[in-house]
Amino acid sequence: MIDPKALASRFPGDFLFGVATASFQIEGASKADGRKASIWDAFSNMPGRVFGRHNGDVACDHYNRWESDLDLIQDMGVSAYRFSIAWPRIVPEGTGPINEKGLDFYDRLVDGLKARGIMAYATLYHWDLPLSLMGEGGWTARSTAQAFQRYTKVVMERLGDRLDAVATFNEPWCSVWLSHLYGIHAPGERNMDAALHALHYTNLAHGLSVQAIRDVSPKVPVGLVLNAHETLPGSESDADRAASERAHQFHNGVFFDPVFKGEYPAEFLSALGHRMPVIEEGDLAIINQPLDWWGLNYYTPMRVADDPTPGAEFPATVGAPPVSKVTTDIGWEVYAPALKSLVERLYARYDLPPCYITENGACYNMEVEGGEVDDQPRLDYYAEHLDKVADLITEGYPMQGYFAWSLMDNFEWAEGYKMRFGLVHVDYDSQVRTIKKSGKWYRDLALEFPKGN
Ligand code: NCW
Repeated sequence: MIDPKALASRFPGDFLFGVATASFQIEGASKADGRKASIWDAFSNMPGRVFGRHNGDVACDHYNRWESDLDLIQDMGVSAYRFSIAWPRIVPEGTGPINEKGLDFYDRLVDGLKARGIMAYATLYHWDLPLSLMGEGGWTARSTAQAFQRYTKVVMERLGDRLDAVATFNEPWCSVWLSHLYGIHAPGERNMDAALHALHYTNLAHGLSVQAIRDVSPKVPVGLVLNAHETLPGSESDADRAASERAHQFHNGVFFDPVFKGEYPAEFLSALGHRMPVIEEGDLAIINQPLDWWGLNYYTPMRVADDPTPGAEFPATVGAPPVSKVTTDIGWEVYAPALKSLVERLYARYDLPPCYITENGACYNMEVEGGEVDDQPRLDYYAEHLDKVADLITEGYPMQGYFAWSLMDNFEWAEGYKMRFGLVHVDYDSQVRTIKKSGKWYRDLALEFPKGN
């Protein structure tokens, strides 16, 4: 087993170790204090969408247990907590009335973090879109981007004086492609035209949100969290190499290029640009604003081969087989070298600000036995991937921090409560939390670093 103290010695003293969660996945209390439905409440109610038709009504009951959960975070020894804010608690219908009780909840949470010497890293959008906005078309409508700007302003006016950092979006790849093209996440669309609209309006919403944050809270460092994919070619053939470049454009470039270069990728644009909504004058300048940091969520590589089917739609790729035989319980290939090569590749392509690993972790579904959870494979996953982050630091990449996904087991979207990513086990009947073996190991690592900075 990798000794946490030895691993800690490879990170600078001001490196930040944290844990991450998201509102819909942990809060529950779906109707409390004026919250209205999100698209995930509706989606999880529909047959055939979420494993076991699980929903977010109770989840980890964090809305009611936030104080003891903050104590748990403190016990984990980390310096920072990354959480998301539920738009349907703050502006329950997306536009219109503001819900003070929703703001009060995050007020208490942030004060509770400060009282415990833990930094507050907030994400404004981790997929719980107010359901009412579907009446306008959800993310396929330009008006949703404007509504997001106003929601941002409301949040920052209340919390901006105490946040240590803010991210606009978590993994827009999921809320665009997985939600509108692949149909796996809410709202479950399978339509390229819808997805291309969601793409541009999500990017625009990011830019409008950055403007609002800069206006209201100029001192808060602003970032964007992307689950960039390391699109590795399945073979050395020219066709697979070209496919991996197209996959890069489609899965990464459509977010990185507008945000960091002010344009959409060329091949993507010539294949699909005519199906995008009108890109109004000034949109790309709004999207392409300087950021203080960016977040990488990394779990697994994407292996890509050319799809030779005549007329295959861009990016015209298919999955290539994994190289590593090791997969987690959700079926994702474990391959730590791709974390490092991905960061290297992205810094070579783009002029990027400093980076946090905002999510990394593994799904293993071990249960409590004799009061303990022996999840050695998760511990190994963390050790291997942190080793790569340490290598990146040694090579001079501006890596500032690392957030484990996740603090505790939670609602794993389309997989319901079946899939467990936590450092802490949650018994959903009793709501008892049990720190897993990996959680104790992560605590020993985090405790090597000073708190309250
Ligand atoms: S679903 C997903 N995740 C997990 C989730 O719990 C978290 O909220 C997300 O930020 C863990 O980290 C992220 N990521 C998307 C995975 C894509 C699944 C691919 C489906 C096949 C097309």
